[in-house]
Amino acid sequence: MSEMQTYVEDILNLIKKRDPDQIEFQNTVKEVLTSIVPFLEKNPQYKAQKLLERIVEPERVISFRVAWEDDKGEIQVNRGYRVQMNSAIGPYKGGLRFHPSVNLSILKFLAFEQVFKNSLTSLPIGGGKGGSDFDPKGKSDNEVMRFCQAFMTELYRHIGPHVDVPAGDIGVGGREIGYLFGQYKRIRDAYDSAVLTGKGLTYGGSLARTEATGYGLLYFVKNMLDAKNISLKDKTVVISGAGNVAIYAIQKAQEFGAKVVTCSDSNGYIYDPNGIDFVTVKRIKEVDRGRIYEYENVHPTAEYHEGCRGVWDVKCDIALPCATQSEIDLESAKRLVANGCKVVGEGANMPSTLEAIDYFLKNNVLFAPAKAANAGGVAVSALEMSQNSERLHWTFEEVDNKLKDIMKNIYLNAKKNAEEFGDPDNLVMGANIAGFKKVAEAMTAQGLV
Ligand code: NDP
Ligand code: 2IT
Repeated sequence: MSEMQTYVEDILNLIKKRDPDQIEFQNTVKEVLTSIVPFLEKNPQYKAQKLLERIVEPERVISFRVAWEDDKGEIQVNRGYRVQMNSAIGPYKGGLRFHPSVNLSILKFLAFEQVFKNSLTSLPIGGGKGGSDFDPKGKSDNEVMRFCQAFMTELYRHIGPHVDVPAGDIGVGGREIGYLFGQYKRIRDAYDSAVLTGKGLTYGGSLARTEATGYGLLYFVKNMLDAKNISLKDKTVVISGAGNVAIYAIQKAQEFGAKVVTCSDSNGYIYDPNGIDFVTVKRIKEVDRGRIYEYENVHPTAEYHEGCRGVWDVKCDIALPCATQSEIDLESAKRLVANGCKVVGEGANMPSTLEAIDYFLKNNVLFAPAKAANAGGVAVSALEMSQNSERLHWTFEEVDNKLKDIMKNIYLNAKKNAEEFGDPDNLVMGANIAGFKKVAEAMTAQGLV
């Protein structure tokens, strides 16, 4: 083992010893650090500066009680968190997730990813993540509002346009951001537009933010395929999820001429041999907040299958996981490759396990890693902050064109670093090195923090 490999192993052991239960966090740190060894070898100063020891430790972790009243008048108590991971290149920036599975390990993994993702966007944003184990499913609008107000009543003291700027993630969309913003404004008695992003268009939101992650994913994949002279036209695409990221990935993939045959939620998946109808999915999930099996009622030729994992058994050229972490394990990766899948683009955060990523790379699958491929959402969040500071509102086309440029530059930067460090198609390594480099330089320039 080289000196830098040993250094990385030591760090992985350190975080395991400190927080043995934080498996998701350990996995994401492993993915990033093991792939940047060639960069560390050329930059030994970072070992001397104990940069890895510093970068794996959040600058601040906030955990708080959220007590709220449900519609029956009963008191409910949830846990709220904000992980402020790294502010070297800008205020902490990253989404809030409301899902029963939320815990510190998941939020630290998401915050760690966010640091390098935000660095890749080239915009001045640090990395953070937050959320709660609150489950929005089955709750009334009023219950969601009361929960959001209770959550912000604590969170407000830790955030601000120059401090920490949350946005949406799983279970947090336009409705929740509206209630959170209202409560922040009420408490602070000031109209700090840029304290949250993903706002509605009537009160400081940016056009194209809703579409940005899904569109950005397809822009990234298109750049990756263009470089290999492969067209998206007539390719069969399997997409998981049916939320914000999945919906707009479906729309943009179809605009590029691909045939999307699946989408899913946590109960099961839809296979539509005629191509998924974007309008129906959008209505069921975005407007009615329903379940994906309802799709069959509108399109009787489609099949609904119980269980979401089966989606990876469907034969495809391209797979775009857009639901959640660890949804593609080694078994699913093997089935995808055996069925002829040649391209994987990650819309969700860490949807492929480490073993699955390894398998894809070894089997020459063109692999677009999450922190590069799904950076379009946070990039447009940063553009929303710019518009809020300028007190201006850009057109959809302006924002979309900037998004296209940003995704292209992220691809080129990841590719350049993959080439420079000797593994030209390994965008996992390329993106990690490109993202890490800027954060490391900014931390060094600012002295010991
Ligand atoms: P949404 O809440 O809008 O949608 C999530 C979708 O994934 C739903 O279809 C949901 O099904 C499904 N899902 C959630 N949890 C699970 C689970 N444990 N097992 C199976 N399916 C599940 O979230 P987003 O679309 O915003 O987020 C999807 C992914 O994209 C996440 O990994 C998120 O971190 C990532 N991401 C989001 C960005 C954004 O801007 N929103 C930006 C970059 C990445 P169900 O309705 O049954 O829960
Ligand atoms: O994972 C992500 O990049 C997001 N959920 C978006 C974060 C943001 O601040 O827009």
